[in-house]
Amino acid sequence: MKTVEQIILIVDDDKANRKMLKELLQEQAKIIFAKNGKQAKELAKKHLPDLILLDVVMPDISGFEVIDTLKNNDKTMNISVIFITGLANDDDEERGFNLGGCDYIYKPFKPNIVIARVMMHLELIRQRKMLDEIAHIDALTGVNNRRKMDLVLKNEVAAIKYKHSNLLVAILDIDYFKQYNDGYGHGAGDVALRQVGQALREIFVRPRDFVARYGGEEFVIVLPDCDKASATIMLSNIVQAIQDKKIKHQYSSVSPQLTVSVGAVVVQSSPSVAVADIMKKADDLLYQAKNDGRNQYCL
Ligand code: GH3
Ligand code: MG
Ligand code: MG
Ligand code: MG
Repeated sequence: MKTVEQIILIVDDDKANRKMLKELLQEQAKIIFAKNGKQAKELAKKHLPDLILLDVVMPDISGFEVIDTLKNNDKTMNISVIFITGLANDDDEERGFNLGGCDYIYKPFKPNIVIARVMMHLELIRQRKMLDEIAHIDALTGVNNRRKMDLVLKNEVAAIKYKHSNLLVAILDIDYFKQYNDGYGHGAGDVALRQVGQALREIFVRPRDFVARYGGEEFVIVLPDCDKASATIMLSNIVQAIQDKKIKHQYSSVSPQLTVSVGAVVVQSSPSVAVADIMKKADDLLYQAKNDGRNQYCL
């Protein structure tokens, strides 16, 4: 797996400390700086660094207050924080860990120990990210899995509750896939599922467009900021794109190629929208698309 450059935010009111820490760590990661607590909060939110080296005693906001703010914000709560401070006593050290710090280093620090501890934490962070990615990817098709879908739907639906915006949620189901497996074998069925996943990944490339495998031969698509007119275009593109893959399906009753049916809802902004209702509606419309002859969408 390709290693991505990690980012460390160094927070210290003392310029000489910032400079020394940068010199020690610039080989391990990209370094950014904050010289007070206020700036630390802003830069943490803006850059989402992997790790923060956080001074405690600063003229404006203390490092303890900074970490408290970061741990209480969904966006920044998972950033690892190492305190690096002159408060060299057990009570402050315990407080640092209780507030969510992952390490506590006394000043004056020993350069080789700082490097060793930071490298160990960077490795742990790298591993955690990798596990997090694996936990959210469907192993067969490479698209997102059901677990990730639940998270994304929850967030996207929450986001449109009080904002004037639309959201397209679609459930896509392969037509006569049981016959495909029966005719060509389960292995070929797996290959076809992968091809459908790949086709969907190629269509949806905007950063917030989302594709997941929902269950066996069903996929879910979530497109933020999508009104009814764009939805119509998108949905006919999907149905067409799968047909254009020309995956032979001689056992299908609708087409000599593999096709899909789609049920979709454009969700309007409203305080009462709920994920379960949206999925139920999309599923009913999928059922209708099947009944109307398959190889089509129903909106
Ligand atoms: P319809 O057009 O009404 O959707 O018919 P269908 O045959 O696609 O629907 P049904 O729900 O009866 O069959 C779904 C099939 O999908 C059955 C199952 O064997 C197959 N399937 C589910 N998951 C996998 C998988 O991971 N690999 C393979 N090869 N097949 C799968
Ligand atoms: Mg200080
Ligand atoms: Mg199905
Ligand atoms: Mg099916």
